[in-house]
Amino acid sequence: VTAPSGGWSVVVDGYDEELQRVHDALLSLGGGGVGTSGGTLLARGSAHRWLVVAGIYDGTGPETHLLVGPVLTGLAVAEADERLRRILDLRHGVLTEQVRDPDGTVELTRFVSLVRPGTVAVRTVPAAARPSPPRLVADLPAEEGERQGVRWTRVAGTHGGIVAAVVERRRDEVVDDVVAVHSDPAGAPDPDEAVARAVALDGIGVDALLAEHRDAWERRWETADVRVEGDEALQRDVRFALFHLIGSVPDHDEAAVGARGTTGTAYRGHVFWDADTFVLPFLAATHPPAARAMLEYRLRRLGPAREAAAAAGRDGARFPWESARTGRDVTPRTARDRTGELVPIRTGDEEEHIVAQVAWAACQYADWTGDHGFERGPGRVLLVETARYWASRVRIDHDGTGHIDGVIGPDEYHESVDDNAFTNVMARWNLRRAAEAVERFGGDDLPLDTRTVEPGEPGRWRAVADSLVDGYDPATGRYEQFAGFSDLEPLCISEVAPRRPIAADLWLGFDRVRNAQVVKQADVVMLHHLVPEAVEPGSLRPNLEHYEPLTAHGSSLSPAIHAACFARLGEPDRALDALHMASRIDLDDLTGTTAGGLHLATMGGLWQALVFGLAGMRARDGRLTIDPHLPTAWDGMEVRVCFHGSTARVVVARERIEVSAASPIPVRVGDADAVAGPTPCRFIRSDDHWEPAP
Ligand code: IFM
Repeated sequence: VTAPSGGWSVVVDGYDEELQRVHDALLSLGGGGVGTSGGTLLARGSAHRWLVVAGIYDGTGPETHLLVGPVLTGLAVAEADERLRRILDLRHGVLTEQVRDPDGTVELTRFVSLVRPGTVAVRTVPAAARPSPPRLVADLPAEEGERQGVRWTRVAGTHGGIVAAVVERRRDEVVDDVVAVHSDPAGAPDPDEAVARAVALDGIGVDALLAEHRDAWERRWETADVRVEGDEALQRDVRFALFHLIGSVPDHDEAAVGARGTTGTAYRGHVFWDADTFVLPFLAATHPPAARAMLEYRLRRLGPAREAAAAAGRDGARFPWESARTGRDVTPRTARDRTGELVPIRTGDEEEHIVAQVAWAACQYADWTGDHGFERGPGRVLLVETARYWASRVRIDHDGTGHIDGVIGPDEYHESVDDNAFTNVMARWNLRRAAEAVERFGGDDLPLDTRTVEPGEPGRWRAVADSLVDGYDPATGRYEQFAGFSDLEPLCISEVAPRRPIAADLWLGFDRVRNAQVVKQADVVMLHHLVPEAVEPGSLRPNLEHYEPLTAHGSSLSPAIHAACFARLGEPDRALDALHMASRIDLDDLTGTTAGGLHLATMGGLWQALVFGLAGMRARDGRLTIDPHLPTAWDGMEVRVCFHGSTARVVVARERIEVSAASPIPVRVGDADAVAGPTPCRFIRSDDHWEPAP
């Protein structure tokens, strides 16, 4: 994988049998909820191309998995290795494939429309390379048919179905194929709809479809780009990540964002906290309709979440650790370890912090957008129902202290632990934030069949929040990760393993890791990242210094969070190793799992490391706050966001910050306030603080 200068493209030359699936994931294209692999269109026996639609699943229970839909057949050009070049244009969302043939070059241009959901187009030049008539092929047994001279292919799973119809247009040396993809989460979709859309798309023509698609990508970058001055390689890697985040999340209806988005089928396309915690903030701050669609996915599954809480004898809503179609938990119950032995998976039962993550995501959306309708309505419901869950989940001891027993925190190496600091502090934050929402907007008129909040409830939530223990030790300034963590075998993973993502449980053995102070991923540190206002002032440093060397980064979610925290600590140079690690997780296949799709949470984490960490930007109390920490090697950064309905551009240099916005927005840097609008506001650094500049 190479990167021409400019930071806007990724190039893969040749065809590497071993890396083929990794490359196909890296080059995948997504838009409007449809994703398709970047696999070569050359006729190759071993090539596997696929198409998935966010939220369209097959199977039931833990076996629920993304349904793989039909794709256009390959070219009438056989194997070619060194003659093949694929170029992914990140700025415009277009994949170009060039094949040098003795008879000349064949060039294919394809895209998944960002404008018209369910539209895939392929242009082939010269026409002779494309077999006629066009065919759609599927992995699964498929039905095929023809209507109005348009061919369609449909795959139907136990519940969802995908149908694709293709119209081909040949003129001179150019062949254009437009594929309309139509899906139904509940049943077999009607081919007539796909056929009618394919005909309409053909009427528009690939030139016009491509032009509007390129414009749409340009517009998305206007509110999403992050420029890094002084690290060209990182610049390209960042855009690569943002490209896939943009492509993987639809912005209409509801968005089920699986762990790999629409870039692959690993984790069966299940929705984890990855979506709410890592992906959503990027969208809340750059393209709110997509973040709102992600929240809609949770809101439409409030019923099953309430049932899950009730089944466990609790109140409110208990969102599932792994979610798919129904909103009931689909976490696998067992898996085979390396020796082939069946081992239980407890995350579905115990990784309860997901409940607070959904509430946190709702607040991120509200904070970035200022969407009061959401805050008063469905956002308040999410806060109330999650707070009710925690209020009924916390065990109050005879001494009045509150405890949450038997959980798994983000560090999944330690199961069934009591009083995980992360879970307890997130629950506390959730309870207090819900109480604030009810105090502000009242407790009645709640939509979504939500029981009115009784007068005593917010007070009780606050009391439970106040009672919760959190393992904080004022003498050390540290949180104990869970009750008894510090009694485990001291084992500094950074001294015995290389500083790259390590599956310490496989490396050292499950039993050793379970009984040692080895942390899979940011846990106490994650708390400092997500709710800095809810941890003890000044506790970031002691906790980061203590836990970072114990962390194996056994989850790809981890490095970016460490980078963000080092930046916030005012040590941006120490953030760089973790930042680079996060940026290369997929491009270098650092975890060996990229073939199954790209790690969307890592990509969202990378954005957070840059924007929340290095640029120090947050949406807080109706203002955009900025507290930058630039690495020594960088000259500056530029961040584009959308804040309270206004697009904003933040330019950060070492001694100067400039903010401009389409419509006025309040900005705070340090203690200095200003309003940014079409006329930019500026701040300059003076000694150790920032001042508004004329
Ligand atoms: O959600 C993550 C989890 O934190 C670590 N294991 C993989 C999951 C999916 O990415």
